[in-house]
Amino acid sequence: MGFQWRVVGVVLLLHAAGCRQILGLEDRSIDASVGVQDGAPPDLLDDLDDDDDTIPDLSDNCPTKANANQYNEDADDRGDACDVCPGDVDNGVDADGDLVGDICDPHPGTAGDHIVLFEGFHDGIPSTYTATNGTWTSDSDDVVVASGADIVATLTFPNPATMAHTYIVGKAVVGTIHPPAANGNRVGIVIQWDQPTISGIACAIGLPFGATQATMELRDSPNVTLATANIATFVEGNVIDLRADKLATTYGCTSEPAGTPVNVSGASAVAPAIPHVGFRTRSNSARYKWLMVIESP
Ligand SMILES: [Ca+2]
Ligand SMILES: [Ca+2]
Ligand SMILES: [Ca+2]
Ligand SMILES: [Ca+2]
Repeated sequence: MGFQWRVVGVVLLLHAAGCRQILGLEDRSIDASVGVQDGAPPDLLDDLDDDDDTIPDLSDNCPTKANANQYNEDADDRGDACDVCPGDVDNGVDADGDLVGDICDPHPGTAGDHIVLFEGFHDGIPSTYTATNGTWTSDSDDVVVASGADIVATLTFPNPATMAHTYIVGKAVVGTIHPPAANGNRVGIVIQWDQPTISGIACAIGLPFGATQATMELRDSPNVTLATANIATFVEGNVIDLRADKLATTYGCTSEPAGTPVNVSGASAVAPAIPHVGFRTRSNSARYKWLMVIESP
C-alpha cells in the first residue's frame, strides 16, 4: 500500500471511531449539549470548554468568557469577568440588560451604563499604577497603605472612561488611625487627580483636625473643601463603601459606612490634564479592596 493510501486508511478509521474532533471536524451537536457555542474555531477542548480558556465548562465561573485566572472578588458563583456587580455579592438581576447589575447600576432602569474598569488587585498592584508617598503593598487580593501622620498617600491610574459622566466606586477598610496632625485623617477615593502636583478632586471620610465627629468630604485640591456632611464614627475596622460621580465640573460623593448613604456634591474648577482615579489616604493606614469605574450616558 502506498503512503497516500495508508493516510486515507487512517483517516477513515478515525472517522469511523467517532474521532471527528481529532480531525478538526468538531461535532457541534455534542457542544450544544454541554454549553453555549463560543464561535471559535473547533479544537480538542472545545466541546467541554466553550471559551477555550482551559477551564472546563462545568467548573468555569464564566463559561462563555475567557478568564483562565477565575478571579472572583465577591466569592459568589460568577467570576469577575462576567459578574454584573463584581465587587459585591448580588442576585445577578440586571433589569435594563446593560450588563451592570441593579445594585451596582447608577441607572438601574435605563440601559447604557457599562463597567470600564474593575480592579480587584488579585495580582498585586498593577505596574501601570502610580504610588506616591506612604507605603503601598498588596495582601490577600487587597491593597494596603501605611501613611504616616500628615502624609498624603495616593495610588492612581489613568481613568479609562472617556465620557463626561463617570462613577468611581471603591471599598476600603479603615486601619490604624494616627493622632491627627495639621489636616486630620482620611480614607478616600480619587475622582480626578494629577501626579505629582497632588491636586484634584477626592471623596473621603475622616476626622478633621481637632474634630470629634467624623465627616465626609468632597475635596478640591489638598486644601479646599467643596462640601461636607457629618457621618458615622470613623474608627479602626470600619468598612467604607465610597462612590464618587463626575458630571462635567460637578462632582458628587456618597459614603455608606453604616448602612445609610450620606451624599455631598459641589462644582470644581480643577480639571487635571489626565484624569486619574485611585485612592487617597492621610494620616492613616487602610486596606482597599477594589476599584471600579462605570461610564454612563
Ligand atoms: Ca472555559
Ligand atoms: Ca471562562
Ligand atoms: Ca463574582
Ligand atoms: Ca443594568
